[in-house]
Amino acid sequence: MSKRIALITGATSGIGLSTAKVLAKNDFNLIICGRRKDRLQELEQELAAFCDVISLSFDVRDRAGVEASVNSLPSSWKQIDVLINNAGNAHGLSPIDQGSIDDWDAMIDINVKGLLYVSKAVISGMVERKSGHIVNIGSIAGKEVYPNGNVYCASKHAVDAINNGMRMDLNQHGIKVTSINPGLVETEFSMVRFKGDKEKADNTYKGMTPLMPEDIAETILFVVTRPAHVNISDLIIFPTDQASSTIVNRS
Ligand code: NDP
Ligand code: 8X3
Repeated sequence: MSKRIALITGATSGIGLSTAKVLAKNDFNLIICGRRKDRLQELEQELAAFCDVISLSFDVRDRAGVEASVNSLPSSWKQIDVLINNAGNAHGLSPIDQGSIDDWDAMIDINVKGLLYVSKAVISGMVERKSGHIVNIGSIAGKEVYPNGNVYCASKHAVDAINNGMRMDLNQHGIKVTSINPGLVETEFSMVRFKGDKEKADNTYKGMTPLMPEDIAETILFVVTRPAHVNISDLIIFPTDQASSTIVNRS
């Protein structure tokens, strides 16, 4: 049987990077996406030992760029079986009255609108073929709101709603839709959230053992390799040291 094709957004770092490495070794050919071309090239070379791989560099905020990039795929790559909507970040952690409007724009534009642009470009082919699987990376921030998380939480609540809406609307076309909602995962996420302030980023995981990106990647592999009649619709994954957004057992 030929390998399935997965498109992963945000494959240059963290959860997306780890997912690319895991899927490459488990019978997937990959379309890896992100803005940082150097990282995409490096990863493409590394993964070529395990699978066919192609990279697409685009900013998910660029609606025309997303569409043009997906349309530019060679015909043998256009049949995307699995879409992993992973690209996203938090920008800032401030009370709502002190928040930066630029940060708010970034989170809504990337986490919500970007996810929609990529989905729109890929879903039509899945509908035509009456098959496919969309995995949306949400967050515990899409299930709970925590102090100072305001707009990031709103963006991930939107992902949660979009995930449920997609599953309802695409059910008639035989397309699976899954949401994976992690708690604290140690990636570049906190460096982005705190704009390169390493001390603040490190404090996020201080005195506790966070999830590693591989933990989420292995879960994604499990989800996308279930039998045809099984769809895992919605998962929350915490580190053992975490019970909710705000309850974390730190030593
Ligand atoms: P990282 O910062 O390590 O990775 C983020 C990825 O998103 C990068 O590959 C980055 O690529 C890509 N990305 C960001 N902005 C854009 C953009 N405008 N256009 C295209 N790609 C973009 O963070 P994580 O791996 O932790 O985050 C992945 C997902 O997991 C996000 O959706 C995040 O919200 C979610 N998540 C993370 C948790 C955590 O604790 N780490 C917990 C719960 C959910 P590039 O910069 O090259 O474009
Ligand atoms: C990332 C996890 O708790 O920082 O989505 O929002 S959290």
